Amino acid sequence: MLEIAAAKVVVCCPGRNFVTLKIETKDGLTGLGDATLNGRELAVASYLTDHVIPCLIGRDAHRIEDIWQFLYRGAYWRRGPVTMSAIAAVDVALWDIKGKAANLPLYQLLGGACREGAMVYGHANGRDVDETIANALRYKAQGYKAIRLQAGVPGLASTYGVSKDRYFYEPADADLPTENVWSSEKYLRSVPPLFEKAREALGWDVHLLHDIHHRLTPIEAGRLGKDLEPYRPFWLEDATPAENQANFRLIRQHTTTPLAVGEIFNSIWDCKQLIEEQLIDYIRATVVHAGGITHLRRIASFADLHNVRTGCHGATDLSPVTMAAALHFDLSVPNFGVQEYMRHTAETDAVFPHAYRFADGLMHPGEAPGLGVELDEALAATFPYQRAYLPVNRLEDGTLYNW
Ligand code: KDG
Ligand code: MG
Repeated sequence: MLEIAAAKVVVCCPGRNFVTLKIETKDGLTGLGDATLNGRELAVASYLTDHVIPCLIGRDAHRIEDIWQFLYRGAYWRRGPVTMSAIAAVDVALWDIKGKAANLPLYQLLGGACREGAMVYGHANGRDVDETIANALRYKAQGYKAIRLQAGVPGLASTYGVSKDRYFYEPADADLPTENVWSSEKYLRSVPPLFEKAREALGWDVHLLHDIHHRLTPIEAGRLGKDLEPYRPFWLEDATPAENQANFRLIRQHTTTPLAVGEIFNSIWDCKQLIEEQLIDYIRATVVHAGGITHLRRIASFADLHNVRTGCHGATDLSPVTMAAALHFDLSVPNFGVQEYMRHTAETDAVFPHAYRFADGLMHPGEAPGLGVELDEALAATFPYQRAYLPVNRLEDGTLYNW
C-alpha cells in the first residue's frame, strides 16, 4: 500500500494560469496532475481542494482505477469539464507516483513504446497568407513534419489562431472577455488561397492542418473540405460544434478531407457516435480535460476499433504536466495520429522543469521515472493567479456566435 498522506493545489501564472495538483504519499513519493481549465481555473481548484482532496487522504495511491471510479461514480454528478479536469489531475498524479514507485517512465507502464517518438504539429500563423507561409517555412526548417496554418481573414479585425508572437498563441487575452467580429463568408473565401500558396511554397512532404474552431455550419464545413481536397490537408479541426454528433454526417457526405474534433470533449460519451459511425478520423480529447490517462486510454481503444486515430490537444493552456502525460500516452497507444505542440513561455518551462524533448519533428517524454515533470513551488509562488478570459465572437450584425 502506498498511502496518500497529503495533497494540495497550486495555482500560478507564469505567463498564463495553471492549476496543478500535487499528491504526496506517506513514504515521500510525489505526483503531479494538471487541472487547468482555461478561463474557469478557480472552479476546478475549488472542486479539488474542497471536494476531492478530503476523500483522497488515506487511500492507496496504487489503486488508480478504483480511485477513478470512486471520483466518477461517487460524485453522482457525472461528466462535465470541471469534474473531469479534477479527476484527470488526480489520475495523472497517481500515474506519476506509480511510475516513480516502479522507477520507470510512465510509457513503460502503459505497455511500452509503439514508436520512436510522437509526431507533433507546430502552429504557423500570420496576419495574412504571406506571413503565415513565412512562419510555416521556419517550422519546416526546424524539422517539423506537420504544421497548422491559420491566417488573418481580409476584412476582419482579428481571428482565432493569429497571434502577436511567432511561437506562443495565448487566446485568453484579457481580464474580461474581449469581443471579436466574425464572418463565415469572408473566412470561407480566405482559406483555399492559403492552402494553394502553402503547397506551392512548402511542397507536399509536410502535413498541413487547419483549425476552424467551431465556426461553420455542417454544410459550410462540407464545402470548405471539398474546396481544400486538391491540397490534401492532414485534417480540418472542429469544423462545427459537436454537441449534436449527428451533424458530422452531413460534412462526411460532402468531403473526403479528414476531420478532427474533440479538444473540448470530456468523456467517451461526447464522441461515441462520432467514432462508432466513423464520422471523424482523429479524436482530439486530451488527458487534462477528458478524465486523465485512464479515461483517454479507454477512448483511444474504442477509437481504434473504428479506424479513428488520436490527435491530442496541446495548446499553451495545457501545462507541461499535461504535455508530458500526453507524450507518454502517445508513445504507447497503437492508433496514435499526431500530437499538437504549442511551445510554452520560458517562465512556464522554468516553473515546470521537464524531461520531454523535441528532435526532427518528433517528441519524446524522456526516461525519467513517472511523468518526468517537476514543479518549482517557490518559483510558482512568484507568479500569482491573474484572471483571464477567452474572447467571444459576434457576427457582423451583433449576434453572439461561437468563438
Ligand atoms: O483554451 C482554448 C484553446 O486551448 C484553444 O483555443 C486552442 O483550439 C485550440 C487548439 O487547437 O489548440
Ligand atoms: Mg483547436
